[in-house]
Amino acid sequence: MDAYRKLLAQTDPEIYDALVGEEKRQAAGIELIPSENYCWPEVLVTLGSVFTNKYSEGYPGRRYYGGQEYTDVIETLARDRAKELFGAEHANVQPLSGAAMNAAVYLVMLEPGDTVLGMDLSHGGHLTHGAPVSHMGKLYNWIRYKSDPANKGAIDFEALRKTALESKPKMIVCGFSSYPRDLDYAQFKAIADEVGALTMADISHIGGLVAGGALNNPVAAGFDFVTTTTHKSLRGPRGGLILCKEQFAKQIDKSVFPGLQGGPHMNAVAGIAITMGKALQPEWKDYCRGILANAQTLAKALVAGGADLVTGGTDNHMMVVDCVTSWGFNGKIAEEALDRVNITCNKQVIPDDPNPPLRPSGIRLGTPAATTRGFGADEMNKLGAWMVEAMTSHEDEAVLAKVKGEVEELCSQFPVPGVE
Ligand code: DSN
Repeated sequence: MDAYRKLLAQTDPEIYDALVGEEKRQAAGIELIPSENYCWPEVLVTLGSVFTNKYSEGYPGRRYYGGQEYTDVIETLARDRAKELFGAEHANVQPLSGAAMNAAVYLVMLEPGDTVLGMDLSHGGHLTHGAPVSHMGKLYNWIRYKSDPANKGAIDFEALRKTALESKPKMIVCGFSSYPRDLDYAQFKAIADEVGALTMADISHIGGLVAGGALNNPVAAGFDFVTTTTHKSLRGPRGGLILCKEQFAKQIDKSVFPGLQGGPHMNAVAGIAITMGKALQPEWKDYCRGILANAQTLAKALVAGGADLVTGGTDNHMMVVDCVTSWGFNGKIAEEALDRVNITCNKQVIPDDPNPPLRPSGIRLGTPAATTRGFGADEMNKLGAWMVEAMTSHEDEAVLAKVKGEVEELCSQFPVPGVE
């Protein structure tokens, strides 16, 4: 690989310099975006491998191109390991990423105009769960349900049941990209069964934690479809995974290819196989416990500094801080202050946010990447204190410079996987 890096430096120095710059940025800063992580170094090998050269339309044993003896091996391993990991009957590992993965389920199981229940975007649902700006939001009749932030983010299942009885949805979707609690999948399933609806859980953020037994598993609750991206808590390549009951296997496979996509990215499929294998190891459970423990420690440290956490805390890997209520400035100001001290997070709307998405009330934080890097309670306590200091002194250059130096010093002791 070194020889190829040298070649890149000679042939395209602009790209090489950007690559080195990104490596340095990742090494010198703390990553708190809850959907990001450090991919396994072994996966980086497959992503940059000759598997990227191969067209493999179709599925193992039934392809439309020759030369598939090795791609069949990796895709079969990826599917088998994914099924074992989550206890699923069928797995499709070809979705190119999260939005395509969810679209592949909707497009084959629903007709345009069908009614679907999904979590409201500002309460933590994803764009593909019916947000009006997404194509999926326009194609189906979404009814958006909410959580109760004042009651630890609880879903009001009585209200949801009433909505379902009235609207007779074809599908009930649950899952989230900004919700700091676990979900009671059995309650969703019971309501869906009562009204004859299909069930889908998008566990993209928490796929790794579900696999590690740290959070509830919707497959075990009998969900028809469970989707997850593979690059967040799972530490894999960018990609998507659809798990479903055997009765839907043919429809899902046809929906992904040829319905929605062309050739799968076999370099990513090889990475997914590695990722599933890693998560089947006993150490994976320890890693998941570490992510949750770090989230608890960081949450406490932030609260000690005056942070108001949406829903009052966290049960998973993430937390949403209401910066306006906490300190009187918005999430954009907080994100920029943290960027300046090499702590990366994202500004985030809070439930029913009165502020717009580019200047929302909150920020969203998560602990998978820091845990991968080896951070424990000591580092999380320091981090929480630095964050409060940087945000509340966001106009004080001297404070920002001091905190940035402390962050860089800590980071120098924790190498980033995959960066030499
Ligand atoms: N962009 C991902 C996230 O940050 O949650 C979801 O699409």
